[in-house]
Parts: sequence; structure tokens; C-alpha cells
Amino acid sequence: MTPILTAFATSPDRGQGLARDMRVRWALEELGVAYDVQLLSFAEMKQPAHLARHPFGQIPTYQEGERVLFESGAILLHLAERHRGLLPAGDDARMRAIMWTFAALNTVEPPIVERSMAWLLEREQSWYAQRQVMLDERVRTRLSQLSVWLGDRTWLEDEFSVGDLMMVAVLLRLQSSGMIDGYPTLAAYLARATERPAYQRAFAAQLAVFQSR
Ligand code: GTB
Repeated sequence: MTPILTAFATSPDRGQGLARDMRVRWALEELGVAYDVQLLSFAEMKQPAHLARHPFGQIPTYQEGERVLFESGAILLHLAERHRGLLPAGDDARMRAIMWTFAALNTVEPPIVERSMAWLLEREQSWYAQRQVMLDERVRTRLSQLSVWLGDRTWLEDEFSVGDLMMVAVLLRLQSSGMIDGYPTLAAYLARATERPAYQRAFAAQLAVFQSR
């Protein structure tokens, strides 16, 4: 049975691949798993049919027969466990790939999301400029630390893993800010990752949704 991924019918990012279905599409492409997509409007995401899949009324969800998952991190780890290609073989290497997935979600993504939410919701406020300095600084701290870790490495550990996929998906949210340009190591890391054929196929698939509307 072909798994079904849910995604925005009309993504606010206009096909830039920033919504969280993109990381699942990318993982599916890396693993060579065929999938169908069910597109949902904002209203449909809050209807009982979708709330039965996702209690918070969001995308993405991933349905595979009777199994229904939400949370992009859980979906990626499930896929990486089920199919060969995103988790290394050894126990330690496998655990470190999982660790990086959590680091991307719990340590790097929060300040990035907070910064974009502030721009979205608070940029008209008189105190926004002051707050932005602090938010930018928190993001830069993480970028700088990550850049030091990467150093001359190609990927976060010895081989490309689910941890890299999640980290890159998270960092790409900063692309339009120009902040990554200050970190050539990270810029090169993002370029390497987004040149992967699986990323390109996933990006094209989500862009096609925007272009068809
Ligand atoms: N922790 C969950 C996960 O990782 O799966 C978060 C899921 C989530 O935030 N989903 C968002 C959603 O459904 C879409 S991705 N929002 C609708 C709602 O909550 O009602 C977040 C997102 C949206 C838009 C952009 N963009 O336009 O750039 C980027 C990211």
C-alpha cells in the first residue's frame, strides 16, 4: 500500500519548500519509497477527519496502512528505521544520527522559528528592532557552534544521515535572511545537501503543487 503524506494545498511559502512536509518528501526520496500526497486547506486541517490523524490539526502526517504518524521528527525516524539509507549500521553511529535529529529539532530549530514568528507577528511593534537583535544573536550562536563542529567534515558524522537531513531542513528556513552567508562552512554544507538528487526531486514535487494552483 502506497503511504500518504499530507501537505498544504496552498503553502504560505509559495513553493520555497519551507513547510515541514518537505523534510518527509526528501526522506522518502532518499529512501526510494513511493508516496501519495493528500493536499489540505487550512480549514480541512481543523476538521475531525484530519484531527483524528493529527490532534493539533497540522501537516505533515504520514499514513501507511493502519499506521498514522504526525510530527516530522517521528516520521523521519520511523522511515529511517524501516528502510536502509538514512541510519548508519553500527549502534553508536546509529544513535549519533538520532541524536543529531533531536539536536536539529530541539536545539537549532527553536531560535530560528522564534525569530521568524517575531518577524511575522511583532514586526510592527515599537520594540521589535531591539528584540530582533537578541533573536538574531541566539540564532547566530547556534550557527557558529554548528559551523565549528562541521569544520572540514562533509556531514555531521561520517556519512549522510537522517540527522543531516533534519539539520539542513531546519537551516534552510534561514536562507532568505542572508544569515547563513556569514558562515561559509554552513553555506557549503547546505549546498552539498540540496544538490542531492533526492532533495531536488522532493523540492520539485512540492513546487509543482504551488505552480498547479
Ligand atoms: N512539530 C511539528 C512537526 O515537526 O511536524 C510542527 C508541524 C507544523 O508546524 N506544521 C505547520 C502547520 O501545519 C506547517 S509547517 N501549520 C498550520 C497550523 O498550525 O494551523 C510550518 C511552516 C509553515 C509555513 C512556512 N512558510 O510559509 O515559510 C514554514 C513553516
